[in-house]
Amino acid sequence: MAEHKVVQSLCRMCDDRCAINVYLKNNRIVDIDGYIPHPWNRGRLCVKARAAVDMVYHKDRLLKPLKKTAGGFKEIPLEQAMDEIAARLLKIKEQYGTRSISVWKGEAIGFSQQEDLARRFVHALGTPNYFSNDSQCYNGRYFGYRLVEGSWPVPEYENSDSIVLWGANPPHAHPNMTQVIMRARKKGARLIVVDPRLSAIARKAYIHASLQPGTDGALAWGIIHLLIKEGWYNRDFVDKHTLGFSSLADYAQRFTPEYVQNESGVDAGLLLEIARILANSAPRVAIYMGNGPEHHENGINNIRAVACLDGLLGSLDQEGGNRLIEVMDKNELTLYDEIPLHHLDPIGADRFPVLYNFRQECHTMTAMDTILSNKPYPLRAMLLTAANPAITNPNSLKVRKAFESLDLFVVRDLFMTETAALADYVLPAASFLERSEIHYHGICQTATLARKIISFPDCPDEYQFWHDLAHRLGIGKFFPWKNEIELTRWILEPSGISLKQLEEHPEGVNYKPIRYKKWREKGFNTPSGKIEFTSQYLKDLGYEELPEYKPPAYKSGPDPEYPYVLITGARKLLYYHSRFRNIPRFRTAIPKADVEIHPLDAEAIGVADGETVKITSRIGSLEIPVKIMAPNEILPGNLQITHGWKDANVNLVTHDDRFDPISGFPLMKAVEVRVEKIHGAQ
Ligand SMILES: Nc1nc2c(c(=O)[nH]1)N[C@H]1C(S)=C(S)[C@@H](COP(=O)(O)OP(=O)(O)OC[C@H]3O[C@@H](n4cnc5c(=O)[nH]c(N)nc54)[C@H](O)[C@@H]3O)O[C@H]1N2
Ligand SMILES: Nc1nc2c(c(=O)[nH]1)N[C@H]1C(S)=C(S)[C@@H](COP(=O)(O)OP(=O)(O)OC[C@H]3O[C@@H](n4cnc5c(=O)[nH]c(N)nc54)[C@H](O)[C@@H]3O)O[C@H]1N2
Ligand code: SF4
Ligand SMILES: [Mo]
Repeated sequence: MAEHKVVQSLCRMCDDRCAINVYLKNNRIVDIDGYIPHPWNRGRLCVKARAAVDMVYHKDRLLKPLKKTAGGFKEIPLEQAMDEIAARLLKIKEQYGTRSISVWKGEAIGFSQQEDLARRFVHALGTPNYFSNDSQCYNGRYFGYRLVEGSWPVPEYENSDSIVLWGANPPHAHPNMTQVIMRARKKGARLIVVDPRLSAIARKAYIHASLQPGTDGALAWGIIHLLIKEGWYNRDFVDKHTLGFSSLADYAQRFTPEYVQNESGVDAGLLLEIARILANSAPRVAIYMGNGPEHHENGINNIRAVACLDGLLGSLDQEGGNRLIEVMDKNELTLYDEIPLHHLDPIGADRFPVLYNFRQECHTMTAMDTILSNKPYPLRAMLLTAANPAITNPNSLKVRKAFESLDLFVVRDLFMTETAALADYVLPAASFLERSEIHYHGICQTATLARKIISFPDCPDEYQFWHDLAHRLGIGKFFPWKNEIELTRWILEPSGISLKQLEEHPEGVNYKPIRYKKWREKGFNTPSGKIEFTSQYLKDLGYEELPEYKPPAYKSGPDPEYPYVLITGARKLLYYHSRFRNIPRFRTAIPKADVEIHPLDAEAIGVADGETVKITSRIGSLEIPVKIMAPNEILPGNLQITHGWKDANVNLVTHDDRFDPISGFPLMKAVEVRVEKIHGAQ
């Protein structure tokens, strides 16, 4: 008789991490649905959750280690692969020094336990060269907010009177967050969306501020200007808890509504209305910043300017405002204090010191140049897990060239990706349904256990992989736990929560009660303990102390050679970066890449819907069919291409040579390009 079972866990098909029931028949997953008692998603799931079943049992899933030989990839036993990799790493270490070895973790294994394992490994080995997708994700927003407020708060939409989604599109990118926002909207919260495009969430907005890409700072300063000029800011809060107000007020003077309208394209009257709504709703104003403002040359200062609004409105750590979450007390896997490595010249730390100082993390784009030039020192080996940078990092051609020239390149993935194809060894990885780890939902301050539900013999989980490699390299003492369950027990020790408790409570265990206005006791986590409108820390590093606004380069006048402004990476619900194009029903729904274009531009170029154009930037070019949008969906002169497509890879044209100077984030959302019709193409 068939054996049926249901196990609760968390979905990790995206970073929303919704609670799920996983149904098994004879130890094979047959279905997934939502687990209602978890407060985060209350049983709701998006269409991707069930596709996890298709993903784990996919016919193309890698289940055996592969070694590259003159005749192509050959299957080899796992033990042999691990022995050979360890031997080659030891040889490279002897020849070039430990720092010639690097690790890269991608988005697919997430951000806490698995990331920290990779970080632990590099420190245990003694190389500072830890890379990740966060050279172009999250860090930009985190830095912007951390510099002003001490950390990146979470918006408490549920209790807000007004909600600002700034360069974010949750219906595609964070489906479950959308549910929470829609509940608040039903209760009367005013929704303001700041986005050049009429995105799915902008359609639901009370106000859609359609600004020109990269002009976010002008708009934020315009709001600051009005809040101060009209006396709409929280004077008492500003006096007691902020630093640099008079400099802020001085600098804000030039951002009159007329200037802002001219600079950003947002109507002066609309700007006034936004400022008034925010002032009237304060302190119940929740502002969420997405990926949109990060990928610009003035990205971090623009984000800092938005963060300053929390200080003026006094909405930080207030009910219905932006809450500073408290983390669970736990044992830390990272070895930052035990084994400091700054003196070994982490790649990119000289150019982007904040990246290394705040995150002990190196710069992926500088890494490509380092690999190709051996300067400032050789970077010869890379262990990469859960990423596909040959598609997702800017200037893909250079990325490919760099990976191909490594002495040893090891990739752990579920599939043979464009990146894996460049590797010397491809190791099959365990998916999120094949590993166990703790996840935290900051908004509810809960810890939830994701469980190992199935396993494949040659697909070790992340812990097992780092453990087995560490023991072969003589650093086994840093990975003493027998398996990830023992590791999880150790992580939990200081928390007062046991593994058993987590197992018995798939709805999550609240690790700390939710409290507001914590700054009353301990101030903010900034050098001054206050909200910093001006940053001495940045000034000491040679940056501007105020979040000054610098217009994006394309604003200095149309470049006749590259007259269009290309936005990249607007998310589509069904695809996750380069993932899920191999799920047949998703591929039927969205079969191919396209470039979104305004009808007037299509007319000027002479292309009809579906015809192919060539898009060229200073970095490279690609060919892609056009999708003509409605006139209100995209600004004239702007284009949009979603990343992640192998055949029309937008990162062939994005910049790995132009950065935000604080974070090192690449220019990917205001790329100057030209567009040409390909004659004879269909
Ligand atoms: N389905 C799906 N979900 C995902 C992902 C995915 O690939 N697919 N990726 C995940 C990851 S890792 C991340 S980081 C998040 C990103 O989450 P979001 O940032 O919410 O996702 P995007 O769709 O990129 O939304 C960014 C919006 O910013 C707008 N934008 C572009 N340039 C600018 C600008 O200069 N200023 C402003 N204000 N807006 C601008 C774009 O038009 C777009 O609508 O999504 C996560 N969720
Ligand atoms: N032009 C442009 N480029 C962008 C962006 C943009 O907006 N514009 N956004 C950027 C952002 S915000 C991000 S976060 C990056 C993401 O970039 P990446 O980190 O490269 O993310 P993915 O392309 O999703 O690659 C994840 C890989 O991990 C594999 N995988 C899935 N599950 C697992 C697992 O459990 N274990 C392991 N080991 N592997 C697994 C998948 O098969 C896939 O090949 O892309 C960035 N690239
Ligand atoms: S939003 Fe969808 S893909 Fe993301 S965790 Fe929830 S169900 Fe999974
Ligand atoms: Mo991201």
